[in-house]
Amino acid sequence: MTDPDCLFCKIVAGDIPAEIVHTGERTVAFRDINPQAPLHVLVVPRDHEPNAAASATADASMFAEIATTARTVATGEGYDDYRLVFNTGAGVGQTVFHTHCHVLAGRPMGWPPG
Ligand code: DGP
Repeated sequence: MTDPDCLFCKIVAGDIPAEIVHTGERTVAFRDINPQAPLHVLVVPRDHEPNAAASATADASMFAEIATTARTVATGEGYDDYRLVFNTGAGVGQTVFHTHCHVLAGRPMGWPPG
């Protein structure tokens, strides 16, 4: 399922350019336009859902696939240590309402995140 008004659906469809780093049957990974670390990739399901919780409700196995894709991308670029972030809701900074997992690596990271 896709949403014709969704930015990430358009990237998945190839209608808006992005630096794609991985394509899978159910996921696509591309570089964030505003990178916050030397590696900053977004892993998105092809199916449109507005956030991670909705994707989990639609298909719980999607999380495993996103995590596997994230590992493939990170280790493929030489990073065994990386951070995965799902912003879920505008109140915590979600700005694009198509499920996406930030994959961040390559610099020291504080905790808790800001
Ligand atoms: P979030 O704030 O968690 O919803 O993250 C959305 C991310 O999407 C943000 O880090 C910037 C990225 N982004 C927004 N527009 C584009 C775009 O057109 N292309 C790419 N590659 N990334 C985008």
